[in-house]
Amino acid sequence: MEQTLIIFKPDSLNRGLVGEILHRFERKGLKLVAMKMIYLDDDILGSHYFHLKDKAFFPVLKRFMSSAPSLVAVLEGVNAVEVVRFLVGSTKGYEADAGTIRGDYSISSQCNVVHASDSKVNANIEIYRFFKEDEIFSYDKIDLDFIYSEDEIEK
Ligand code: IDP
Ligand code: MG
Repeated sequence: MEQTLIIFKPDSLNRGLVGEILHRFERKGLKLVAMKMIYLDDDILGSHYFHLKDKAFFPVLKRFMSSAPSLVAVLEGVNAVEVVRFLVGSTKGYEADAGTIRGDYSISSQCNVVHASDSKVNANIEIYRFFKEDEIFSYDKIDLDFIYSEDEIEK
């Protein structure tokens, strides 16, 4: 089944929002298959945010992202990449729709509580940037038959 990478950014840890936000993903029916706490260093941020390296805000973004630990996690589900981006909402907290995670918990361009992979190709790159193969778990989630219809599921 499709997998995607999320990061609980340093603002969500400092603001005590991790549990609430994780709960939203769980309630949606997404399956948590990997999670760990890490400090994102300059090297990993340079790769993860390579597409932003020429932006004026890049140094500030790197300082923010390394100011406290982050939690990185892998979520699994049918169309997980698109579903998670939809739940997370658009980049800037003050523009994100109410009801989305960023819309409900953030008001900043930068401190927008979570990262989510934006395509299947990037999800695959990002998952293996942060996790080794044996850190991603495969297990039977007992409610799966009620989260999806039998023809949606490919076990
Ligand atoms: P995304 O996180 O919605 O995929 P990206 O454009 O990939 O958005 O930007 C990555 C991160 O960089 C954002 O989540 C946010 O933390 C930060 N960022 C993006 N645009 C700005 C900006 O205009 N000012 C400050 N920080 C920004
Ligand atoms: Mg992005």
